[in-house]
Amino acid sequence: MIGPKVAIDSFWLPKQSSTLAPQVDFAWDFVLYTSTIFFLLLMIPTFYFVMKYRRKKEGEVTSAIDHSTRIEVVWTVIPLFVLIALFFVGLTPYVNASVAPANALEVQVTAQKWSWSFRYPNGTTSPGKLIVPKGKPVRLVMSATDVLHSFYVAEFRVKQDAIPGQYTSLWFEPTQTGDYVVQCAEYCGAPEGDIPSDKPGGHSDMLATVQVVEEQAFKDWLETGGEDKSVPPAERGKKLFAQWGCSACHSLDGTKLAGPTLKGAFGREEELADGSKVKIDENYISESILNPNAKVVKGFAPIMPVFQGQLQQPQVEALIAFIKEQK
Ligand SMILES: [Cu+2]
Repeated sequence: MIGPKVAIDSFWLPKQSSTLAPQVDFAWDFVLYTSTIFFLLLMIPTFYFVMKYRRKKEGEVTSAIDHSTRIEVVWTVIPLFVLIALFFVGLTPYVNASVAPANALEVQVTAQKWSWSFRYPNGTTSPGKLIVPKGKPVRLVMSATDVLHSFYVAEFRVKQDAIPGQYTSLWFEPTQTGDYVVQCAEYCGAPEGDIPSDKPGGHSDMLATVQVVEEQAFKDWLETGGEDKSVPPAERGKKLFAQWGCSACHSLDGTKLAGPTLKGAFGREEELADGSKVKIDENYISESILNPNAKVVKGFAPIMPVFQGQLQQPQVEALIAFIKEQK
């Protein structure tokens, strides 16, 4: 591997927070300093010669100049080796950035106007916040639902387009815990109409957070489906209800939508499509979230999506607590 092994914060680049950052910065510095040196090597003598050999009086004739093989070989061979070095200095981080380690944690990323959402292998979905363990490789498999977006985290030195109808990927291994800003680096449009200044929206507001935590904290978080245990279950349920779009079909005020209202649902007795009766308790709600078509209430179509594998037990419990409160 070319480049320094120890992460040193650069003078003008953002903090280095991934294993790739030192390699990218080394390439950056190498190109910058090589260019600067050659610029000065060319420009200083040029100015000198321009002054020294300028035409000093009318009718002055240029002396006959022949070529110098020695100088020509020197100024050809040295830049040749510099260019070969530049190629490898660029190739190394490029290859390392392109190939994710086989043991990388895979997270599905969906970009849309104007938000990011992250889905983990166990089904946990985290809108707007990518939580990852420190010191472990993470591979993002990305797609977009509408237009081109680009996932960019400056401290990790990674950037990759998210494209509708196609999967792209990038990987990184965070080296420090902390919060990092994900920016959309591909102009993806502005909202129409008047934009309130406190809620700008649009491309410039398409931000997310990468939170790098210790491995154990990550495991705990993932196992509970990303639940914050310090928040009361009913409150978490309310958030999940909004987040998962349940309100599109289940009203809280008694209005009949595509699904039964949740107003006063808990403890109610419902007639099912086959004529049998069921009491709405914890078991019925749990089953109706995870496998909704098992017992469909009479008068409703079996159209609810299955949430088995998407919601974890603590999340189902939070939703039950929330539904209990809808009196
Ligand atoms: Cu975008």
